[in-house]
Amino acid sequence: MTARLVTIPISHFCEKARWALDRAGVAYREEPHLQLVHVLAARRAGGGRTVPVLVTAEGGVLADSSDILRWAAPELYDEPGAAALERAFDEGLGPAGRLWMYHETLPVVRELAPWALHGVPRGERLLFRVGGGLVDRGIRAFLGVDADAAAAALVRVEATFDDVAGRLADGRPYLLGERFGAADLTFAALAAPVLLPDRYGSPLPPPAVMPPGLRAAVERFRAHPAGAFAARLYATERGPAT
Ligand SMILES: N[C@@H](CCC(=O)N[C@@H](CS)C(=O)NCC(=O)O)C(=O)O
Repeated sequence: MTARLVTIPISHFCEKARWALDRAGVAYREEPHLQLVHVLAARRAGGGRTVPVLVTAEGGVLADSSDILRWAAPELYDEPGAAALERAFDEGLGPAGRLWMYHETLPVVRELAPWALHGVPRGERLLFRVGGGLVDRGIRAFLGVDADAAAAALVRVEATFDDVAGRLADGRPYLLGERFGAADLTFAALAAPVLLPDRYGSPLPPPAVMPPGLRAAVERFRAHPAGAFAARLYATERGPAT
């Protein structure tokens, strides 16, 4: 049996898992779902209410991106502090970038449907078309998206970028020294909402089709030393996009 990865295709936590599996050469089939419907798919696969969920070829279930990363590429945790820094990104940058991105894109989500719905089953695409307003309200309520929360989230993302740049300021090639590790992969994957990287494992809308506020922020984050670091990791460590 081929492994299955249950995802929301544009989700950056799902990109973290895809990156880990691609890097390790694990064969898997991605099962992309619409936001909110993903809860049913995650539960059906044996997980909780979040994606990614990996069902391995042997039938084991890993319901957290960190568990998937550690399973696929345990050597990425060799540097002391790797798991702690990964957790800090998972708990800070990940939710903050996502909240800000939804605040910026939900008003124009219909125009972004070709990317947001990439690969999701036909029935769910139809559901999005007829019940898009419900999905919008559902995501806002689910994640607590509003203007104040989005502004605070953006400050948090900026602080993370400054912290990453500070760690690299002594010239080290990676966050914890000389070797690429779990913290590097996690930072680059979870920074995607503000960088829109080219080699992301699911197609992302180009900045040109994004609302002006988001476009300007992406340009600013790409020009930041931490943004350039993430771009280097995508170029040299991401491997084949699926
Ligand atoms: N700690 C989880 C977080 C994953 C996560 O937040 N996934 C999002 C998609 S980006 C999700 O399923 N959100 C729904 C929710 O939070 O209930 C992991 O690393 O896998």
